[in-house]
Amino acid sequence: MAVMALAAVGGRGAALYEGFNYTAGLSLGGLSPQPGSTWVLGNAGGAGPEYGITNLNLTYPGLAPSIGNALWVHKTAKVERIWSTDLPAAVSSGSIYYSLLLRVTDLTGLNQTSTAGAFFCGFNNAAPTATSTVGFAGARLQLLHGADPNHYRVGIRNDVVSGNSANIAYATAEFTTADTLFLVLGYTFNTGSATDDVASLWINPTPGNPPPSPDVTSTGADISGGSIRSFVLRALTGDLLPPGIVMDELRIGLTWDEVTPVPEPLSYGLLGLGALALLLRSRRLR
Ligand SMILES: [Ca+2]
Ligand SMILES: [Ca+2]
Repeated sequence: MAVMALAAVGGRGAALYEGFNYTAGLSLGGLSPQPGSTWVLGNAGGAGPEYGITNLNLTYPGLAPSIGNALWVHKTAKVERIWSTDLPAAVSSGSIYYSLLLRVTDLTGLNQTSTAGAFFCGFNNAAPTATSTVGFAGARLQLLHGADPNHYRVGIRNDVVSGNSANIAYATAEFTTADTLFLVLGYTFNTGSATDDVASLWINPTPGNPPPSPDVTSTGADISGGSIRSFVLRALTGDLLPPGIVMDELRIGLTWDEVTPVPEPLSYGLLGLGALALLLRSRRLR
């Protein structure tokens, strides 16, 4: 128990850390991963069930230990937003990142001809309390069919309304339902124009290392309104998304390091209770 608690503390290095440490079967709306952060259900008139907690805790080698369960992304008309009081209320300069673990658990029926695919999460220009549908999403995570029905690809798109396929960039790598991906997505503001901000996607970077070159980038239309104010999930009925998507271990931060944490040394290996007692005592004495 003590080791688990330390691991959870390590995960909180990001301004927002969501390990989906909730009971399986719960709906996401109203749940809070940490003080100052709560998922807000929007677009409640949608037809399907809300996003729900599933007991498939995703893990990735070298990343800080995962906690709790994971999120089942229903392919239905629901919107959920979240933000953290540890982040600026509006980010409009520099860079901001999110990372997550992704496993597509079911590719049945995924459209095999679209070149656009669809997205289910990204940064949003609306307040975290908004319940509106999603018009704009920066550094959105896109999914597309692969070369055959057993494969898919991941990509990224800067802002722009969702009704066209401009600026979508897919990586060439193909994945199956057996793969758990560690994805880092970044949005960098540039001041030269309203079309020069850059969204970047890294696929399976090594936790603890500095950022390598991104696998793909997208530019051409800055986030509408010039600022990011929330993180959003959305999946519309009729979207070209696979029927099974599980995401986990969501982190949001203003630095690369915040969203790519390695295990704390004390959560690794065999930690004697005596050493643990000494550690806790020394922390109390600070
Ligand atoms: Ca988890
Ligand atoms: Ca710009």
